[in-house]
Amino acid sequence: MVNSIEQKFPKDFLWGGATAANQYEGGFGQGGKGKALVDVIPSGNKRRDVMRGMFDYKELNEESIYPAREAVDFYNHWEEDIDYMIEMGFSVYRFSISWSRIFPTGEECESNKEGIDFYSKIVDKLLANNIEPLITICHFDMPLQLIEKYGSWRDRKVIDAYLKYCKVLFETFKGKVKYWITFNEINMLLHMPFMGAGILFEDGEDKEQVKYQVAHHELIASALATKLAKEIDSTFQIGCMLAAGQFYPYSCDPKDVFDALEKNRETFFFSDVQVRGHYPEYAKQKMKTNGIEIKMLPEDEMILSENTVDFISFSYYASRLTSSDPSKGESTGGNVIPTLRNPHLEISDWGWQIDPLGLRLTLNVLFERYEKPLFIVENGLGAADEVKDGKINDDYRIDYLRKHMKAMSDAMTKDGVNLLGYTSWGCIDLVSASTGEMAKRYGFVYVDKDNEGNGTLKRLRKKSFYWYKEVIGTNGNSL
Ligand code: BGP
Repeated sequence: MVNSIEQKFPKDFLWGGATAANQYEGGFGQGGKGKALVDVIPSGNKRRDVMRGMFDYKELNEESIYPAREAVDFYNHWEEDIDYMIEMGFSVYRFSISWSRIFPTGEECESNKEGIDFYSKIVDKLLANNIEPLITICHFDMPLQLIEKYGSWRDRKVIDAYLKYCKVLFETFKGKVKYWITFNEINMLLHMPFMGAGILFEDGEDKEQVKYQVAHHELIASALATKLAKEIDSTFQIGCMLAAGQFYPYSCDPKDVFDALEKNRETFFFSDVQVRGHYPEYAKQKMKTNGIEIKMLPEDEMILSENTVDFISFSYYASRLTSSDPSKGESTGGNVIPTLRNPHLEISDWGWQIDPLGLRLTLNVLFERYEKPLFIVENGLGAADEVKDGKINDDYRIDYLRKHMKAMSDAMTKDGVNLLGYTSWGCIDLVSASTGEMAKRYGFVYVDKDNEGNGTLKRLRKKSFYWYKEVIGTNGNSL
């Protein structure tokens, strides 16, 4: 809780940044790594269809560019990059582990020692510098073989493979890592089924049926991972993770208000199960109406109810807008999760709406709904930075972050929300998930690499680097 009336943030608030192996690490084929889901997602005009599971990656031509394979090569720059985090004063760093670095095909008897060693060195360096590691177990990533052999999460065998992988991580980092996230943006599987969960649709298949069956398997996997985690180290804190951001109604027409309620439920369905431990009534009814039947085992209900999460983490970039009338409004926002353009808000160069008060709203809605600690594990502005005389003056990013941080502070000090920490997305520039490009940057540290893959990979501090350092150094009081 806030320790004095003037403090904008609690004294143990965790400040840091976030990355994910699939967009940051590279090191394709190095250190015994197996081929992963993201290694077959190309840049260019087929990207969207592949991410959505609407185009079979095996039909891509030889010349396709796969941005994840090199990314910005954290695999070979990890010491230098963590030094930047130390210099900014991070007290938490969120990163993901690449499953196929630990189990190259997902099904080996033994884990890959080189993979374990790589992440152990990272964790040790973080701990030596008082940085709390926050690990995402699965961030848009899985061994490709599990997709090819089992059709990904359609098959319960993938739950077993995931638990075997979790067991290795929990045993390796017992007593060292406290915070874990089972799946990044679990609700994203509804919008980007292949990128989110490795689902490639077959012709004529009922997509909703497949998506919700896959969702069930991930929810069971998450609950069983939570159980396993507690058995291995009872101090582990396990979190769910949502792509959050409230849908607003387009107008005060009750039909629009109801439409917004239903759109928000598509996100909360996942956290409702993970936090409350059972399928909400609205979801059961909707599935019945739409003819969706989830295959469950008799023990599933108990697995969900006995293994709920400790905290709720989420990404927040923007709020969303929806209307019950398809002829209303214009769409915007890159369309990963479709939204209408809100005339009250500014937009980024990529059409994402900028809404700091929407972050305060999201914090309040989640805290009211669950009364559990929250963690903002992604937030930031994707922008095209320009290097001029060796400098990057990213005032637009500072402005975005400052407003969002003030909104966080308000949610804590004025509304009583329990927020554990904040990790800004892509703290070192990395590949954008939606575009596969480098041009859309989020970092405090610039990386010299362009969309075509050219560049020295040299790192350069931006103006926001020094600004964030001061924010952290004053525990947010400089805001
Ligand atoms: C989230 C993902 C991240 C990240 C971020 C920004 O959905 O969890 O992996 O990429 O969005 O999106 P983008 O890179 O498309 O700008």
